[in-house]
Amino acid sequence: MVKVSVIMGSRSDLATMQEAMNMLKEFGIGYEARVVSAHRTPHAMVQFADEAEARGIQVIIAGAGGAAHLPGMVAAMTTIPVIGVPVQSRALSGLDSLLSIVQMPGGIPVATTAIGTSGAKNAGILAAEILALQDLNVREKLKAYKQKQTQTVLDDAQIEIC
Ligand code: RP5
Repeated sequence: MVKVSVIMGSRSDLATMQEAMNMLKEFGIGYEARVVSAHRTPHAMVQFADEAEARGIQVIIAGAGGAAHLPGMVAAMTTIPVIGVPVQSRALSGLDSLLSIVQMPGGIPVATTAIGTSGAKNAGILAAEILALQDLNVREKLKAYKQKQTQTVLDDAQIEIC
């Protein structure tokens, strides 16, 4: 069952947004991924946002770069939590994307992650954490993931003894 929708402004965002999908896969969460552009396919974006709730989508991860209006526009049209991922742009290294997504006016929240692949990865984990509030199976997988991550760092902590 598809619970998370991963949308992106362009197919050129896919390499970044793949990181979010990888995390959703790791936690066994059903997702869909599609290109929805605020600027190039505005009517498709409105249709997507209008239909998402009825389709059972519980979290939307929206990645975009440059003048990145997609996450905010979708958040304006739905009460489903929207996680915005600023894709690293060529011209301004993603600072444009970050500021476009994070500086939402009061009343229309977008949970904004870091720029680029780390942000996309964290968006996948954050979506899992939201779903884990109601899903014990996902919660257990998240706990195991974090424990393993901690253990890996502890096991590799020693750098040098002189
Ligand atoms: C945005 O414009 C997309 O999210 C993408 O990051 C950026 C550039 O798109 P392309 O010109 O590569 O299609 O809408």
